[in-house]
Amino acid sequence: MAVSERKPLVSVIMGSSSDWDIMSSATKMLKDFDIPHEARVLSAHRTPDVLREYVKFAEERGVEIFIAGAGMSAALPGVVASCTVLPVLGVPIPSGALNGVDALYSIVQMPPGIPVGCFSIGKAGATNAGLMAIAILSQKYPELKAKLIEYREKQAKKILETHLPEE
Ligand code: RP5
Repeated sequence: MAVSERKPLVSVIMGSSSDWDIMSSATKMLKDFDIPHEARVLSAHRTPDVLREYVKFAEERGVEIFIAGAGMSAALPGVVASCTVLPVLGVPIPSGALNGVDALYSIVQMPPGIPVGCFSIGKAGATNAGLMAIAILSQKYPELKAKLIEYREKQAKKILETHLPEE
């Protein structure tokens, strides 16, 4: 079965609807590669029971990777990782007084035993989390590896064809 015909393979979770502007960069990447995915707003501190239940049953529904984005103290990616052994990719959201530095430290400083992959703050991190999810999936679905190679080639071509304006 082609990847695009499968049930959601990637779940994108964010702590608040205010995170969507950033997290939509991750879903855009998944869309561009035709990866079935779903996006949910679920919070580690505001909806802890629903979050745990959702993560526990996601695997049974076919989800293979989680991308979790949160701002400020950003417990969400770690809590998601505590409920599953599937890979969890964390995106620090630039919100609050510290503009994402707090979320970066929170996500990257997971104590040993429950890993979370941590990406850069904001849209770049969300884009790369999407690409990393695709890279992980490409180990199982070879059609994705071919698409990733094509993506890299296009990216390189764009750089090499760049002309700077006259000084
Ligand atoms: C976190 O608190 C969310 O991930 C969001 O980045 C931040 C602020 O949330 P809102 O007050 O905008 O809902 O839980």
